[in-house]
Amino acid sequence: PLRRAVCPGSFDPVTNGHLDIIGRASKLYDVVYVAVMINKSKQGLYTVDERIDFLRQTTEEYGNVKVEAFHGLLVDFCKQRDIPAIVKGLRAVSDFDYELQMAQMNNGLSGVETLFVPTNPTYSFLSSSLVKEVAAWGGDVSHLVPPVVLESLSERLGRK
Ligand code: COD
Repeated sequence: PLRRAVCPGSFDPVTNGHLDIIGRASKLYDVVYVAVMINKSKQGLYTVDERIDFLRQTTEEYGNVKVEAFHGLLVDFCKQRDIPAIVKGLRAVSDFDYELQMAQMNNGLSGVETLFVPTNPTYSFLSSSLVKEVAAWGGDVSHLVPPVVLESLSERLGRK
C-alpha cells in the first residue's frame, strides 16, 4: 500500500521554509498531500486559488506531491483520503506548545499521527507573515521565497 502523509498550512504565500519541509516529506512518503486549509475568518493576501497555484508550480519537480484546498478539520481531510500521518516543520520552541496541542487534539479525534521535522536552520526565523511585512516595506525577500512568489509580491505590494 502507498504510504501517504499531509503537510497542512495556510501557505499565504508558500515560503522556502514550507518547501524545505514538503521536499523532505516527499522523500519519506510515496504520496504527500499539501492541504491549503481554508480559514474564513482570516483574510489573506492571496486567494486560496493563488496559493494553490504557487504551490503546484513549486512542488511539481518532486513528482509525488498533490496540492488541494480544504474547508474543515484536518482530521477529516486525512480520513477522506486515508492519510495516517501529518508532517509539520518545527522552527523553534515557540512553535512547540501550539503544535503539541494540535498534534494531541488531532490524535485524540481520529488517531492520526503527527511527525515533526526540524526546520533547516537557514529558515528557522521564516514565516509567511514576516515575508509579507518585509516585502511590503521594500525589504529583500528573494532568498526566502520561490521566484514565482517573489514576482507576485513585488506586483501586489508595488515594489521588490
Ligand atoms: N520552516 C519549516 N517549516 C515551516 C516554516 C519554516 N520556516 N514555516 C512554516 N512551516 C511549517 C510548519 O509546520 C507550519 O505548521 C506549516 O508549515 C504551515 O505554516 P503556515 O504558517 O502556512 O500555516 P498555519 O500555521 O497557519 O497552519 C495551521 C493549520 C492550518 C495547519 C491549522 O490551523 C489547522 O490544521 N487548521 C485546520 C482546522 C483544524 O483542523 N483545526 C483543529 C486543529 S487541532
